[in-house]
Amino acid sequence: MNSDYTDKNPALGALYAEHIEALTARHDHALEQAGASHAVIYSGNPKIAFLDDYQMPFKPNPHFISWVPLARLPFSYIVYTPGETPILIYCQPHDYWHVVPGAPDGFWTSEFDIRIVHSVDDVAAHLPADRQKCIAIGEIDDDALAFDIERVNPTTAVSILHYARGAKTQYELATLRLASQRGASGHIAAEAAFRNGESEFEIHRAYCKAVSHTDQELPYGNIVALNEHGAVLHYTDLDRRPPADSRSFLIDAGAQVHGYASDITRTYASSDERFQALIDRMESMQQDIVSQVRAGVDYRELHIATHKMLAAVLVEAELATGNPDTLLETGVTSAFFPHGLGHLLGIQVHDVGGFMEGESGTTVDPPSGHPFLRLTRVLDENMVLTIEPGLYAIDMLLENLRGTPAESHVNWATVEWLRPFGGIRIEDNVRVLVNDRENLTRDAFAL
Ligand SMILES: [Mn+2]
Repeated sequence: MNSDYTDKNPALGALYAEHIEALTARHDHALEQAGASHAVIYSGNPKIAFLDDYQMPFKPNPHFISWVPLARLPFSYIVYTPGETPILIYCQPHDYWHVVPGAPDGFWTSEFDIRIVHSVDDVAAHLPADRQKCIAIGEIDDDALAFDIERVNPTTAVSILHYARGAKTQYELATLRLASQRGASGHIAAEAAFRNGESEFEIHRAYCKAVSHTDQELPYGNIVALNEHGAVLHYTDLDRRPPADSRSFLIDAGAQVHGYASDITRTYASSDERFQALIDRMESMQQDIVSQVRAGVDYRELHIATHKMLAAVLVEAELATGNPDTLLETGVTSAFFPHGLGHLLGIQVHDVGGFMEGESGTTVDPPSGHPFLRLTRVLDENMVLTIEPGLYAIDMLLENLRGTPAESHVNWATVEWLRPFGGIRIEDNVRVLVNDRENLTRDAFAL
């Protein structure tokens, strides 16, 4: 795979027609079930800050991104009619305040009947005449932008599309591999900045420079946490000054290519051998879980299996005592590991459809006592998901164990030892195969 992230990448271009074919089949089915003849997919528009004329960073409709790799094309529409070449209504406004989208160019252009418009007012002429036969998909907060289409995001069609997005096409897999490579290059630069004693802010800047993203282009806000900050699951404060002693470093940061994301976490120790040994133990546990990923596995069971493995790690590390079942039942493992094992990954970092039982939209609940698990599906070929077990010293959760049967199972002196290091999370992005898996993250670091 060549690591060209642009839409001139010939390797991606070769896979794109087949991707469009898969999307076409998916939309044919969704339209049929919804009793409609045309899907009109709106790219979205920037939101304006309250009492201001400032545009918030634009986040395109992921349904639009699944069709075209154009993350900066607001006020544009795709019109899909079964059996016809999809129309892309490409909005290139007359606007001297902002950079406007350039002329359509890239591997994707051959798949569309492109209609350039210079104003939203010109969109209507390119839409199907009978709006009653259309469904619209997108965030439409101004009725005028629906152009009299009454059925906006109908559940029947949207559920079918969301469920189908779980399994990725070859084009999407290639794009996700590139996003992983891009992310890995940032992680390597960030580790070097940590070893160099730099502040969270400087490490973050080193990461952004390596992946060539502005903050707004990152798929999610980087978590760059030194020492105790590693125990804050979504720490994004970025201290401007380095700590006196950089003991540990947890970084959860991704990158994107054509709107597809990677989501990678690594944890490092500077010199403490005991903490390094715990990181190593968590990594071998994480790799053990990854090795259980294959089609047909119920992800909920993988999450529970992780808790049992974590119980053994807690005992080995002298953070807890007792057998695994007891440590699960009393809530000890959940206090050290209070989030889900992972989630689907794709256009959205927490990709849609994680709870879906089928395309009808019925859902599967997470196991009782594990409300934060975001993926409850049985794994299927070409799904891409994260495996991200963690172990943290979170005072609030551990203190909740006081006065409960769990209290006597926690080795509080070892918790004191762990606290200055924050915590550990190791996260890989994994593609499901029939009886195997592809670890996009490990492959990317190996390059
Ligand atoms: Mn994640």
